[in-house]
Amino acid sequence: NEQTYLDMAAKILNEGHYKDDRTGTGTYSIFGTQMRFDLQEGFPLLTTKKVFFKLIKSELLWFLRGDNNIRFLLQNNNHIWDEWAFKNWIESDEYSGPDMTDFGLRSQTDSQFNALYQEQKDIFVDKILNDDDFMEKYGYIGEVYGKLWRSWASVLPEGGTTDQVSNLIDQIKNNPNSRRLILSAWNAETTPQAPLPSCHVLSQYYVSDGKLSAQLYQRSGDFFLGVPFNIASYSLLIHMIAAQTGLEVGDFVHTIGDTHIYKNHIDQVKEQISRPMHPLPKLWLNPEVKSIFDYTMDDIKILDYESEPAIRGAVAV
Ligand code: THF
Repeated sequence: NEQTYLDMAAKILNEGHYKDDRTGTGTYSIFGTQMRFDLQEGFPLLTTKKVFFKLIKSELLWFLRGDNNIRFLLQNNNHIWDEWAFKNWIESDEYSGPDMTDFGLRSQTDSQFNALYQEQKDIFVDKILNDDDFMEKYGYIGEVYGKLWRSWASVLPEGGTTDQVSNLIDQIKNNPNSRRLILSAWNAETTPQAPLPSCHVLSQYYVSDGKLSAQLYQRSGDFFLGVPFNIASYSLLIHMIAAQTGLEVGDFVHTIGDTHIYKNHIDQVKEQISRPMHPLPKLWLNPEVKSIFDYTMDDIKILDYESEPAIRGAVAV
């Protein structure tokens, strides 16, 4: 199971094309890859490096709330979306601190700038947490995931919204053979304007032999940092939907468009590939929870997780 990920990592290193990218970091990239994880074999949280499951949980609960404001993440000590809201703030007329142009790249190459950046980001995070007006103005990350999953805005003059997650669960229960079990996170009108347009664009669900499977189409995958999170996140979502629809778990099929390893992650990936694997952990969901929207952090646990130590890598912004 995990071998699938390690093999793909090796393939990208061996066959990837060098490609410049939006962030200025540079990547090795392959277009069009697919991995399959049988969730009956264990929960695919990688063991060749420590993956912080708490961050994956709070991010998925945030999506399921229909939330696209980072305050909830910050309240859960999750900082994986900070940069994207921070970008709104520093590009606004109200920002009057030191120049933060290109903060993503400069924070990695210039340690003096990095100190300034960390200071500004701490101020920003504190204001999002404690100042409601500020949070309403600068905490949103646009028309992506949560917003589109739970309240897709109608184009009809009457207005209103569509709750895709509720509809999906309803269809899985009542029409499991459907070939239209789709969750879309790409609104052609609004998503391209988000600070980071959705990476996991669309997922499709499939029921056979009492098992629920899903396939994700991800337009862009940061193979070292993001992809281990994405695999665990969708696997968790499959488990949650299966629990709420009386199904067992099947496969997670992960299809990625631009599948890339950032140049500054190559040593880390080589280190990871050389490490031993441990048995995959198990997932526990509180069986008392009766709606997909009622799970809390304590209702979701990863059991018997044994892993090699974490490997640090800089996030490209
Ligand atoms: N930006 C980039 N460059 N890659 C991504 O995968 C990515 N995401 C989301 C938004 N922007 C992105 C956020 N997902 C980490 C993990 C997932 C992220 C962002 C960052 C990360 O840094 N993980 C560290 C631990 C971080 C911590 O402890 O706070 C790790 O070691 O796993 C695509 O979803």
